[in-house]
Amino acid sequence: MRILSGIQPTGDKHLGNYSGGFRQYVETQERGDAFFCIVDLHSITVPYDPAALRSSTLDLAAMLFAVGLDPQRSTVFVQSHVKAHAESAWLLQAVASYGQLGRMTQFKDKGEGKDFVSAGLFTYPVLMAGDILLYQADLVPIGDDQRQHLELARDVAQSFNSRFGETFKLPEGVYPTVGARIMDLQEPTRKMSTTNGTPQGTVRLIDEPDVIRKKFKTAVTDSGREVRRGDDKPGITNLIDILSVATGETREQIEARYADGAGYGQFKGDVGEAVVELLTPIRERYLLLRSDEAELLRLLRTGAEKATATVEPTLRALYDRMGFVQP
Ligand code: AQP
Repeated sequence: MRILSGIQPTGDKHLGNYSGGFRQYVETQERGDAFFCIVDLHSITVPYDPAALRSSTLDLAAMLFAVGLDPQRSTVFVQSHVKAHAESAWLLQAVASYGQLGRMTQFKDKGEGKDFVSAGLFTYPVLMAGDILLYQADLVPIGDDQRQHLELARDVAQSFNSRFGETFKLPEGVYPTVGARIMDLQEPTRKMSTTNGTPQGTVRLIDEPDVIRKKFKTAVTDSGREVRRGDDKPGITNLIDILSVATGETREQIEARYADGAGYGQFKGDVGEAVVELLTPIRERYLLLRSDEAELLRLLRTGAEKATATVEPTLRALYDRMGFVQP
């Protein structure tokens, strides 16, 4: 069983990334041959600072190991270290249409109202399709916001297979049953995000405990007093999901626990405390790992060597079937 997922080294990673991404990576690494890619090539599709990209790439590597990826078990690597990713992105553009890419909601969300919209922001789902397809991945653990991009990767695989012959496996997405889309604490109708969310409504994995407590204390709630889920209660629904992710309790157990009318204040305090408990050991491990850059680079180099060897046969097949003369 082959598992693959990617994450951008843009901004500080947050509770949504943990919920939809990291904790699933840690679970799935037990189920097979797992590859986790720091997708730095994706990060240049929006305006960015080169120095910040360099340091956030290492920040993210440290964070991936801090949340529990085991370098003995999982292959963790940087996308730009494995040249096949950029190559396959170009090749697969032959079978991805302009119309398909124009339907991607993330392109609309990230591009809308911006002075500069890079061509890369438009074509980046094809890069992502290559990221996945090159590895012949069976499973792709992701959050809900990546569903449309994974569908595109499957469509690209199907188009390629029918035009050039059976080459790619069709990957399946793995989404958490709870916490596939964690929402902003201040604006619970939009997803938590460091690039598009509110700073006070985004819980960063490296936030100090008191900062986390304050963010939950000031989280927006809904009308009424009952701690229960519902379309009329986006704030409380989100907080119930977060508490479930942090403690492993089911949402029903949480609702039952607060059915005696404890009120929002007590509930928000408890969610904050549970998140502090979840993130404190991760933050401590992160700080330790981040302080040894040489070791991080060594682990990433080893990961890139394994990834390069793994994708080589598929990359060759791609060139060959598309009619390129082999050197
Ligand atoms: N709010 C979220 N809830 C659940 N899962 C989420 N993911 C992202 N946001 C949420 C999942 O995290 C993984 C990595 O995603 P990414 O590389 O897109 O990370 P990011 O760019 O740091 O995400 P942001 O902060 O939300 O930035 P934007 O808005 O720029 O994309 C993926 O599996 C994703 O589903």
